[in-house]
Amino acid sequence: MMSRFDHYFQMNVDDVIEYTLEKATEIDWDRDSMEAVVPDSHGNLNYVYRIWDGKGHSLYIKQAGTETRISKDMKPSKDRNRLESEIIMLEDKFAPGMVPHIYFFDTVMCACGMEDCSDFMVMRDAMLRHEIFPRFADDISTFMVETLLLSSDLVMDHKEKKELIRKFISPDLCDITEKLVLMEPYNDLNQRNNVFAPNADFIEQELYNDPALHLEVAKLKFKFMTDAQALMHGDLHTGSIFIRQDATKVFDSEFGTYAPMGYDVGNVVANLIFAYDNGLAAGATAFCDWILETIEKTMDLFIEKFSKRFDEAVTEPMAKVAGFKEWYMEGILNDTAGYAGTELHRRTVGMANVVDVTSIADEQKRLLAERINIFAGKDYIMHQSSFRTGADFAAAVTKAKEAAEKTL
Ligand code: SR1
Ligand code: MG
Repeated sequence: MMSRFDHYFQMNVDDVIEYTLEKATEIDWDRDSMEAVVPDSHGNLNYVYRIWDGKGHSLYIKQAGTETRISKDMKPSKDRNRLESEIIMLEDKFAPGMVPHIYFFDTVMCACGMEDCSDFMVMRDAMLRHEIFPRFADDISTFMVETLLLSSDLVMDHKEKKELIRKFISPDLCDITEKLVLMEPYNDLNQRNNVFAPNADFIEQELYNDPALHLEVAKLKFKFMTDAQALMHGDLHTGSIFIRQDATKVFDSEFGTYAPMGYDVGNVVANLIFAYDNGLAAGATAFCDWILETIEKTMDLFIEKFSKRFDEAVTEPMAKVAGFKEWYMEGILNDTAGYAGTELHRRTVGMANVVDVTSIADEQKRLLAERINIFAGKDYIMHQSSFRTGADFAAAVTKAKEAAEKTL
């Protein structure tokens, strides 16, 4: 049967109800009471709609546009919607219940139907209100350990893993990360950095004119491009996390690919620091204390759970050799520090800034926030092997704050 959804076009809020009826057949929709809206929160790339009916059914439709929302010049393959859907479905196997349910995905319209999580908050929005979530460290460490360890050669059959590498090769999305995260913050080569003008000289000195830093970032870039360690999420910031007091769900996995595990862990650490920056500017002391505790706890729980799950689940005989686990985990911690550093830098000076920092209205407070990110990021990148415990990761933030204050 012919359908107007047999050829790609970018849908609007008027199209998505008919589309939902045609594709989300798993749900017994009450068609006469169906409505659709564009939710308030959205990411940099895609279009999202929430659809519901009067009988309690609802879902999100997410569609990839030809251009990204953040820049009409960027046109990553619309296949990113398939990548995201298939990765979420796999993540659901590795860490059940920690991602939204995917009802369907459609490689013609480059859209998927996803569980309505409007009873959650987007974590970045909650961080901007300085809300505290005591179970976040436990949840996110579980998600990272399960998805990263179980998709790696430590556990997965090597041929199956290589099939997944092939399936999730993602040249366009990797290209964005390789440029926006792992190059441009250090040279503005494509002249699209967003630099806060009062901080321009400081950034030039600390990021653009530091050859020792550039060498370490170059190594991190090549590691990202060549080390197919695990199926990582690839964009694990607080805008990719739905949160409530009793649950956490990770979404937006379109940047997922086989790459170093520490890329995800480092992203979580860095994005907690952006929340800290915002709390500091607002004088939200209890919130800032909770953020520092959460960085410490997330890292300690990650280390503890990874070590335990390694012993339970590892299948590769050579990974059971004495000393291997310790060597492997040191590598993850080095990468965590390194990629926490690059995320701190790129969100401060790169094309895709974070509202946690850009919404700080007071110039001196914003400068302080930005300089904390620059100093903490450099510490993480330049001393990767010094970060071995949660306390080490958290202490870098207070150390960077002290150093930043001295510059102002
Ligand atoms: C062009 S996309 C810019 C950024 O938004 C996404 O969420 C990723 O973090 C990407 O780097
Ligand atoms: Mg995103």
